[in-house]
Amino acid sequence: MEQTDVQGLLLRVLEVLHKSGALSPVEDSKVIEFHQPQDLEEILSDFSLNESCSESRLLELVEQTAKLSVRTGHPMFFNQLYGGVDKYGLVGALVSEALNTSAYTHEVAPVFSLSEREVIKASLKLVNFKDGDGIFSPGGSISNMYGIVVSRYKKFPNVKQTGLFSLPPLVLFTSQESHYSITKGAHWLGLGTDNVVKVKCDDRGRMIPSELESAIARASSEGKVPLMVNCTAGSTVLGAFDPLEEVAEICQRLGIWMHVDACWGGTLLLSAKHRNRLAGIEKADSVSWNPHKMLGAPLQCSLFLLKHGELLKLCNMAGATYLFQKDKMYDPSYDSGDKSVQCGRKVDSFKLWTLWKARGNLGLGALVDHAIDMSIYFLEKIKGRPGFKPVLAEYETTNICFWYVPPRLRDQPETEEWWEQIHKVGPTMKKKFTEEGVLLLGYQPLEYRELKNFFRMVVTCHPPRSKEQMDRVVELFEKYGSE
Ligand code: ABU
Repeated sequence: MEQTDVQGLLLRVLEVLHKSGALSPVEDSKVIEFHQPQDLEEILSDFSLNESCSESRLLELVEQTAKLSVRTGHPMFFNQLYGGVDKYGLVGALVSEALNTSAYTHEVAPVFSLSEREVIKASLKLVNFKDGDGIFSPGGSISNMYGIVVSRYKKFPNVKQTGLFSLPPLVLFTSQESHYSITKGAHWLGLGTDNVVKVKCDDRGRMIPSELESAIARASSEGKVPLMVNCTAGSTVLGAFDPLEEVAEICQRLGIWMHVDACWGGTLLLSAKHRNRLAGIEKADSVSWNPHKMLGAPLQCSLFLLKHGELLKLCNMAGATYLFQKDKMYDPSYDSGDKSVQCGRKVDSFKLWTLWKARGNLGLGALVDHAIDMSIYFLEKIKGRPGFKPVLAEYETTNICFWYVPPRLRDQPETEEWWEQIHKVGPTMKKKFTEEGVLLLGYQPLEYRELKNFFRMVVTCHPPRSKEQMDRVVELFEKYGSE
């Protein structure tokens, strides 16, 4: 097998990526070349690992991979709570991948231990936690689970040794609109999904504080211990922001840990114009934030931040002596590994550091403001336009949710049968958009509100969208939804 040195190989890979258009997709290219999984297996004929291949064949397969993968940086990608990658973030990701190390000790990750500290320091400043601490985790679900674990440790420090066996049932409170990771966390951490109370929301998807208070009182009267309230700052579907100030008042008065899942909406903290949407976050005990979502840091980039600096290490440390020796030649507080539940840990801090360093707070704030302007432009454009029916009357955040009513269903009474027809519009139009490769945009029902399938258009910072692109989405709906 012929061998190229690593530099030559990487340059060829970059060339392949560039030629395929994957690095900066343009509007008249396809956002996806969709194939059914079985057909894709046929197209990638020698994907099987039964036989090895030459370097040049490997590069052909890489080229095919680039061609057949979703262009998340395409102007018509609106499908998830993430989009294209920030170029400076990508630089950081490439460098940290190439240097291949684990983020547990300063010894093996000297610069990266500093980038982690620096990014955590800047993030703590964003949420205004004065003596806090934080850790990078493999995603928002895990960051939310950190909140549960640390809140439990704070209330019952012995839980680390004795487990849950001597404890009363612990209860988590989270809104009906919140992310499913709280329920998963309750299962994983032994609290049980029955001990997650879903607090009622208002018509904009925000937790209702009086409902929270009643739910807490109910749990206490049943002999259960209210452990943590999870607030959402930017919910997954509607983009709703819970009223943090009011929830903080309840949590402080009743001595309950307040966690804010700001995985999606936390990026608004970078905007001087929009950061007030998270007013009260500084009163929380902990926060999760995913810069890989709205901000465009390379996946995965998720932070768990907490106000009570000392707790993270106390809660998670196991003191493995082969990594965290007490007689090191440097200050061991630079070893972040024992604050984490992981041992081996990807260097996720550096890609956020490069992105933040290159753009600065003002540059990042401008990107956020622009994403918000574009999503408001889109919402205003579809309001009152024939066929478009927004789910929320008012703007929440850059997820714009709407039904599309094809001409044949317009001006009709909204009966159950009519809604059943509307329910089918989501999958039908998505199939057309995807098969043609013109637009990638998600749909979902919202069961707790008995809402039939609606579209969710998500605007992120990358690529920065233009009004013309927003107009194009409207045109595509009108074209593909005409029959
Ligand atoms: N963690 C929620 C992200 C899923 C989505 O992109 O909708």
